[in-house]
This record gives sequence, structure tokens and C-alpha cells, in this order.
Amino acid sequence: MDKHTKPTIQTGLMVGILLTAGLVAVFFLATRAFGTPFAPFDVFDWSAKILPGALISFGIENIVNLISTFRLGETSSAAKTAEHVMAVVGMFITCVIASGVLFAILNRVKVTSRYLPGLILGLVIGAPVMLISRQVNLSASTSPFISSLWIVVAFIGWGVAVNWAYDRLTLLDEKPKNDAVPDGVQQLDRRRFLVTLGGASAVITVVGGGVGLLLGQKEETTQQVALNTPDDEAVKPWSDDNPLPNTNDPVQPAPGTRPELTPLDEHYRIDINTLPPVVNEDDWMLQISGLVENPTNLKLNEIVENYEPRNQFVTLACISNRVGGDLTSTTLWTGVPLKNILSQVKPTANATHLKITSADNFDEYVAIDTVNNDERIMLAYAWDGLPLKTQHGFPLRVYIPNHYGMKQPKWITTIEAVAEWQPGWWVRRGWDKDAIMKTTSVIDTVAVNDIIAGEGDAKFVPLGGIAHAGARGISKVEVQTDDGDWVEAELRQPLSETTWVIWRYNWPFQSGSHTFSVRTYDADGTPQSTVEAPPHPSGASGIDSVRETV
Ligand SMILES: Nc1nc2c(c(=O)[nH]1)N[C@H]1C(S)=C(S)[C@@H](COP(=O)(O)O)O[C@H]1N2
Ligand SMILES: [Mo]
Repeated sequence: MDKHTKPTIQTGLMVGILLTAGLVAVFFLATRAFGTPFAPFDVFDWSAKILPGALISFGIENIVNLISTFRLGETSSAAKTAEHVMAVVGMFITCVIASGVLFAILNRVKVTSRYLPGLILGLVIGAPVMLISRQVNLSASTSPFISSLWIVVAFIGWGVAVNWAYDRLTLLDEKPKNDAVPDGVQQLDRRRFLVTLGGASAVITVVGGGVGLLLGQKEETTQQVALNTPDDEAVKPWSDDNPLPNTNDPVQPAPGTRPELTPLDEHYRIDINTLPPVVNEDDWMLQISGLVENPTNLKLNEIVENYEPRNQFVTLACISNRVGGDLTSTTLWTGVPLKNILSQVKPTANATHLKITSADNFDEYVAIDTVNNDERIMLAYAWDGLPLKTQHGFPLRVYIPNHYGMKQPKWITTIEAVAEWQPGWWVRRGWDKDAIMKTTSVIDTVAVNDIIAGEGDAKFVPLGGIAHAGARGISKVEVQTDDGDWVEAELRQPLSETTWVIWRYNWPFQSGSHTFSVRTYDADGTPQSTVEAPPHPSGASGIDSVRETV
């Protein structure tokens, strides 16, 4: 009379949870310690690249909304964190289900070779993950062979562990039943086994995660080439002795206005990679090919040393930025006007566009006429006087004034002259083909704690923020209080004609609850659009307002 109870699928799922937590921790630790690929991120990146653009845009929009609704911090880093969590959860769910499936199979199929099923399971998951990682991983520092081997071995280890747990649980059940061993004992042994497994998994997870965190992130940038700008005031660190060009402007930002020059580590970051591609300067070359008379390969030092550098203060914005959002930042870009390089490679007469491709397979097109008519269009290798950080496109990115970031590849690897325009990465995914920056104005602060005393009883509350119109300039900013008249604000001299303009308005204090709104006009007097539009597909528009009780 065999009242043989096999381990249930639920037990299999439980085992899956415990062992997969360990697997993720081990992947994490190995990534931090040895630079192997973090498999969950690779699978996530791969899925994001093949899923339909509409779904991705929908996802991005919802994440951005959630982040701002729940004030989860700076949008672009919170969005990356969200991606990381989704990636790990995705792999976790997959493996937990797979573990349950293995238990179900083992319950039905008689196997002779003990760990073969677990090994096969590990291979069934590990092999595709390995292939995916080979295709998309750009951040690992181990060789492709080691990386691949590691992923397959790790998954096989995990599969065999699941298989082993199943066997142990079965054995505990199959102990001879006699009077000396009462029925409950098997149950107890099983529970004890799961508790032990849970304990071991917790230790691996905490130790792996903890040590991984302690090991810290990899180096920010690996540039060896010294920048060609040692005596240039414009790129030395800003200080009292080397102030920003507009430091003496009488219009000072209202307290609480965002910094006019974004600190480098606060510059927003948006791209299609959970971890930024790591480009090795020694292996890297800019290849310029296609319809050109002189196809050329340029090393970073040749770009830096052989061309006159150009500096430009730039406000970059993501097309996913909402009105008043933080996916926009300002810094000083240094690089080489692309037209100067083109004049040496000489596009042929039938070439109309440049296709710019990146290490992450991102691509965009820019018209050759546009490049030749605007020397601000540059291949940039430095930000704020320092080599580009890895996440911002080391070693080379392009700057194209007046357009959202989606038109401006980072981590450039090739430039190909072609005879016709094609839709670039985000354009193929349903975003605007021109992606011209919309005119926008934002209230950053109603500085109720910095009231200015005027004549007699008069008191003023400084209001301030930014206005930006790509490279078109700002001529006027106006502020409205409740349903009152629009009143002109003061404008601070911007850092350049392509940066945002800081505005300020000293509002005559009236106690109570008020709604403040702002609107702006391009240099040529064109008013900003007051029609509320979401970021997709052409960039957000609408009036920024804040309600404040003073
Ligand atoms: N290679 C590559 N370049 C890219 C992207 C990308 O995903 N891959 N994203 C673009 C987008 S959508 C934006 S908004 C800007 C952001 O630049 P930043 O992260 O340095 O602020 O990079 C652009 N260049
Ligand atoms: Mo973007």
C-alpha cells in the first residue's frame, strides 16, 4: 500500500523562487566582480529592441507618468531602475515557472539518468539567453567565449540544482515507512529541507548582492587621449576665477530655479540600453564610408588632435520629456564641426544624407546640406571639458541643434554617406521624423521663502524657470496669475543661443491660493503652442502651471 506523495508543482515553484533568487545574485556578483554579462538585462534589451515600437512608446509613457505621479525622483534614472527591476522580475518569473514545469515532468516521466532533466532544462533556458547576450551585450568586459560559457554554465547549475531539490524531496518521501517512523516525519523532513534550501538561498542572495554592491560600478570613462583644449578658458572648470559667460547678468535666477548648467552627473540619460555600451578606445575607430571620395577611418586621437575644437553650450531634451519635466539638461559640448571632416572625405555628388550608426545599433540620418550649413553640428567628444562619460556616448556623439535627442546618436561607430533619407531608430518606431524641439516654458519655483521687500508695504515673491526653443532663441516670457493679465518676465542672458533661457518675475504678493502660468515666444515672435499634447509622437506642448498658497 504505497501512499507515495510526490512533490507538488507548488513545491516546484517554491524551489524555483529560492534557487532563482540565488541565480540572480550569482549573476550580479559575477558581473560586478569579473565583468561578465548580467543575463537578465540582456534579455530585457533584446525584447525591447524587437517588440513593436507602439508598445515600447506606450511603456515609456506609462513609466514616465508613474515616476512623476509618485515623485520617484529624477525621471531618467528612475526609468532605468524600473527597467532593471522589470528585467530581473522577468527572468525570475520565467525560471520559477520553468522549475514548476520540471517538477511536473519529473512527476510523470520515469528518468534513469538522474540530473539529465535538470541539465536539459538549464540548457533550454541558458542556450537562448547566451545567444541573446552575444547579440546585444555591450557592457561586459569578459571575452565573448567566457561570457557565453558563464551564462550556459550558470543556467545548467541552476537546472541541476532544481533537479537535485526534486530528488531530495522525493527521497525524503520514499524513506521506508514503518512504525518507528511516523507519517508526519516525511512532511517534517521535506519542510526542513525547504527551510534549509531557503536559508542557503538567502545567504547566497544577500552575500552575492551585498558583495556585488560593495564592488561598485565599473569606471566611468576610459579615455586615454588628452583633450586638445588645455588653455581654453571655455572648458576649464567653472569657478569664481573662470565664471560662466553670463555670470554678471543683472537678472539672477529666482531661488529654486534649476541650475543653469546641469552638473554632469545630474544630466538626464535616455537610451535603449539597460547598461550603457562600453566602448574600448583601443578597438574603436570612426569609419566614414559609403558615397565618399575618401573613405576614412579615424581614431579618437586623430579627431581630437587634427581638427580645431569647437565649444557650444547646449540644452538637450528628450522628445519624451513632458511639459515641465526633467528630461532636459544643459552642458558645454566640445567637438569637431562635422562639415570639417566631411570636407576631407568628400561626399560624392549623389550623396544626400549621412547615416550615423552606433555601437548599440541605434541609427539616425542627417542631411548633408544641413551639416554643411551649420558648423554647430559637431562630432562631440567632451562635455564640460571632460571626456564623454560612458553613459553619455563615449567616445563620440553628434550634436544637431534644434532637434530632440532622438536624432542625435551617442557611441557613434560609423557614418555612411547615402543617396536617400531613411527613417532612423525611433522614427521606425512611430516618432516624428524631424523631431524639431518645441518651444516650451516652465515654472521651476515660486520662492515663497525668499520674499523681497519693496517700497512701503510692497512685497514680491520671485518666480522663475526656463524657456527654450531649440536653436530658435527666446524673445519673451510672460506670467499669468489666476485669470489676470499676462505680464512680461525678465530674461537672463542665456549661455548660448542653443540653451534654455532663465526667466524671472518678481510677483507682487497677494496672500491666498494662486495659480501661476507661463508662456513664451521664439526669437521671431512665434508664440509657443498652448495646445496640450503628450510627448508622442512629436514632443509635448502646453502651458505649465503651478498652484501655490502664499
Ligand atoms: N546610440 C544611441 N544614441 C542615442 C540614444 C540611444 O538609445 N542610442 N538615445 C537618444 C535619445 S532618445 C536621447 S534623448 C539622447 C539622450 O542623451 P543623453 O543620455 O546623453 O542625455 O541620446 C540619443 N542618442
Ligand atoms: Mo530621447
